[in-house]
Amino acid sequence: MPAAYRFSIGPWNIHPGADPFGPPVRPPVPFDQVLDAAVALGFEGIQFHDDDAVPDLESLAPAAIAREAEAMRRRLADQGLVAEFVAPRLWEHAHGIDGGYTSNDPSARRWAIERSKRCVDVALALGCDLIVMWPAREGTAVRESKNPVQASRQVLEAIDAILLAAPNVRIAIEPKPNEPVDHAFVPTIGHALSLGARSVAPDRVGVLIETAHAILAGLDPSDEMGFALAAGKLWSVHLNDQNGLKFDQDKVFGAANLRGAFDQVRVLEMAGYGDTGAFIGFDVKAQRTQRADSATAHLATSKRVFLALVEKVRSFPQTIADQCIADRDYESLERLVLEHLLAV
Ligand code: XUL
Ligand code: MN
Repeated sequence: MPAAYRFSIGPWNIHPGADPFGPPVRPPVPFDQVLDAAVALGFEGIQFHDDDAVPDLESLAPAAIAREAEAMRRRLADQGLVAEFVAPRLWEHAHGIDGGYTSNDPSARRWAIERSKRCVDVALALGCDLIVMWPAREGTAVRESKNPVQASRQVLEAIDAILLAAPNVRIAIEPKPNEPVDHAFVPTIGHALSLGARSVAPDRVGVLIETAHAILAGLDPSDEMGFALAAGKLWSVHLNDQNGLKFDQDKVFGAANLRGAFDQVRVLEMAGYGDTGAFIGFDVKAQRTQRADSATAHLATSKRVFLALVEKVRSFPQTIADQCIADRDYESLERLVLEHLLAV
């Protein structure tokens, strides 16, 4: 049987439309409505930032955090949903202004590790074992402001501290080369996997690959996926699209480069990603012009495109492709792919 896929969504993917240049244009969507939309759209997993699941968690004692997260777990279960991962939101807090793990302020570094441990508490109470680490501000705008040797070690120290404190969790690093920083210390999958390999528990460190982040690093997302899949380390994906080297656009999957999207689905299919039980997440954002009554269309379209591309991958004339490869006739292979995608 061909693999079936499970889909996930983060509450930030249903968004009132604020951008760095303008205020919200749609009313905020209450969390219950996010869950309703997830169910209606056929999404099974919910991705969380720690304070999406337990608002204001910095002001709560660990026992209260666990209680609230358990209540959230029941709320999810009532709707047939599960938590896919929890990510410590270090980048919005005042202590994280200069990065968390790599801040030049030692008290901020201690805070970042403690906050990450609270994030683990939230995850475990939600019944999930996956922590996503997007090292948002772990980098610089002024290169001379941090010591890159020290910074790399500090990121590893933070990973180790979390792994040692929480023997039952896995960490998926979500690299991104820039934004909000100019240059990030963990820009690619290679960097993330190298950190994992040097950690105290290499088996418990993998990656989440976001299409747009790979493109921003000048890399091919499907090759980044292939690299992680070869190591058994692709534990989640944020499929979306990105129109060149701009701000992180979080466009609908396939919207900028349909062939690139096909190649990502192809590599996921070839490696049996669906059989691993890992989710297909879409880190996509509604356009700011979109009306509130249809501000989940970007999620529906991304899922539709993904499933249509699964069919395209499965119906690809592989025997003809194999002959082109054997003949070293890559022009014919190029045409075969294009005609298959064009359905002509
Ligand atoms: C940022 C990004 C985040 C992470 C989760 O670019 O992709 O939404 O996916 O914190
Ligand atoms: Mn993402």
